[in-house]
Amino acid sequence: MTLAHAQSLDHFGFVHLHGFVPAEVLAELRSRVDELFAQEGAAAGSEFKMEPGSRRLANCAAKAAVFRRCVVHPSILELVGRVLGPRFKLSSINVRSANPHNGVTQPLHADMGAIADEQGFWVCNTVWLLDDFTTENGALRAVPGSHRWNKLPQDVLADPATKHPDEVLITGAAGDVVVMNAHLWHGGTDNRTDRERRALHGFYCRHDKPQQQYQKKLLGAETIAALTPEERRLLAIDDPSNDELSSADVPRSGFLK
Ligand SMILES: O=C(O)CCC(=O)C(=O)O
Repeated sequence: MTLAHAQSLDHFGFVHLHGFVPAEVLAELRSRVDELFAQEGAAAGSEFKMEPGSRRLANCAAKAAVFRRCVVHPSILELVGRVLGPRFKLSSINVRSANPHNGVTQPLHADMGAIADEQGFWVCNTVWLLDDFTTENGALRAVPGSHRWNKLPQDVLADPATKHPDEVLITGAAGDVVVMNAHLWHGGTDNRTDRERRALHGFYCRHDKPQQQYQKKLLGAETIAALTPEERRLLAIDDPSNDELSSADVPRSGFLK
């Protein structure tokens, strides 16, 4: 982590890693995502939540080793640790593809409706660009610094779906990764092009909070047996306190009901 990366994450609430994903890994991610959308059809995303105007894949830790390799990348984990402190775990891995001409802007939200508590920040997201994010195709918007306000947009804005005066649009190239303090007010914008806009979301939480999706239950014995020690640790497979916290299995989003 460079000093500039740390400062960007602390101050603005996100850091943009340009050209992070090697071309062959990007190709593998895209092809697996396309395969899964084709296989799952209308049921895609149903293990978590469906979203009008987008297609989603949920429970991706169970669906390809390439997704798991991304979320245990040491450089990514170092940045996530900057936000969450030394003890954290993976909360979920999902894919979101904004449909062509979807006419839907997500409301500004903090993931899981999370507000920092007395121990600090507890959610961090990583957005892996599988397509270029452009000014037209549904790029991520964010309000820099809002992770430090300790407020949720839905509690203070008349309409979190409208443009915020201080928001920025995070555009970039396929293969970039944006590591984001997920208390930051953010959301996907509407896709005004005739092509989908795909992203992988590797989402993490502090050790003392429930996972968004209880990985141990969702993964299945065969996948669990194939995990590397680091994946096992990060997915909290051998963590009784996580079993207690996460087994209630109430899917939690920042804005999807
Ligand atoms: O895919 C994106 O651009 C952001 C999505 C997001 O913030 C969400 O689904 O919670």
